Amino acid sequence: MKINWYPGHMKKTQELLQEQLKLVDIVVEILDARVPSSSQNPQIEKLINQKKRLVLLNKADLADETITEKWLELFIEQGKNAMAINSIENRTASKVMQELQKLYKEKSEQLKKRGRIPRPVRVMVVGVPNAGKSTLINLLAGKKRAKTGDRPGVTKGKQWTRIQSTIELLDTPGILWPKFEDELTGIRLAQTSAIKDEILDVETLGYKLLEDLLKLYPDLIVRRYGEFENMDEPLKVMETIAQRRGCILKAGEADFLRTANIILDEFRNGKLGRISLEKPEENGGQDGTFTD
Ligand SMILES: Nc1nc2c(ncn2[C@@H]2O[C@H](COP(=O)(O)OP(=O)(O)OP(=O)(O)O)[C@@H](O)[C@H]2O)c(=O)[nH]1
Ligand SMILES: [Mg+2]
Repeated sequence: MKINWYPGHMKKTQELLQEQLKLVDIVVEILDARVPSSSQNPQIEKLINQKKRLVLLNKADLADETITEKWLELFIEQGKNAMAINSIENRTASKVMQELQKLYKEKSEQLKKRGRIPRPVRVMVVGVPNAGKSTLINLLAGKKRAKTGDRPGVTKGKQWTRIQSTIELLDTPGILWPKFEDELTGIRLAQTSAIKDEILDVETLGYKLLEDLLKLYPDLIVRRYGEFENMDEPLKVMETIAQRRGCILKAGEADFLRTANIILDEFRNGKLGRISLEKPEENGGQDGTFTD
C-alpha cells in the first residue's frame, strides 16, 4: 500500500506552527482517543520544547473507556496534564476551561514574578486533521467561530479566538508529519479520517479494520452484523457481511469496496460501539498498538 499524502500545505503549516509557537504560552495537543499513538505527532516534543502543555484525548465518546483510562494513566505518569474529552458535549467546556485556568494562573504568576503585567494567555491548539480542534474551540467560545467538518483539512489558516478576557485560542490546520514510522500509523490515521480515504486503498482499509475488530471486539461485530461460522477468517466474514448488506456486483460476486465503506463508516460514526484500536504497552514504556 503506497502512502503518498504529504501535500505542500502540510509543510507550510508546520512552518507556521513553529512561527506561532513563539507567541503562545500553552499548547493544547488534541489526540484521537481511538488511536492515541498514531495521532500523536512525534515531532511535537521538539517543537513544543519548554511550553506548558495539555494533552486532550478527544472523541472519547467513540473510544473504549477502560483503554482511555490506561492512556491517561500513562500520560500522567509521563508528567503531562491530560484529560479525556468529548468536544460535542456541552459539559466538556467547563472541564477544559478549569484546566486552562489552572495553567493560566501558573503563567500569569510567572509573568508577575518577572515584573511583567499579566496579559491574556495564548493557547495554541494542535493535532492531526479531523481530530476536533475547531469543534473544541467553538465549544469553548460558546459559539461557532471556526468551520468544522467530518473530513480532514477543513481549517486552512490560523485563527485566533478570544474565549475570555484572559484566554486566547489559536486554531490551526491539522498537521501530519513527513514520515510515518510504520505503515500501520498511516492506516490508523485513514481509518479515523485524519487522512483522506483516497490516499490509501479503501478496500484494504476496511478489510484491515475488520481483521483487527474480529480479534479485538468480536462481540461488537456479531452484534452489528450477526453470527459467523468462521470468525477467524476475515475474508469470509467480509463476504458474508457483503451478502447480508446486499453488496453484490452484477456477476453475483461480493462488492468488497462497498462493504469496506460500510464497515469504515459504521466504525467512524460509532455504530459499531466504543472502540479503541491502540492501547499503551503493558510495560508502561513506549506507546504501542495491539499486537496479538
Ligand atoms: N463523536 C465525536 N465527534 C467529534 C468530537 N470532536 C469533533 N468531532 C467531529 O469530528 C469532525 C472534525 O472536527 P473538526 O473540529 O472540524 O476537526 P479539526 O481538528 O478542526 O480538523 P481540521 O481543521 O481538518 O484539521 C467533525 O465532524 C466533528 O463534529 C468528539 O469529541 N466526538
Ligand atoms: Mg479545523
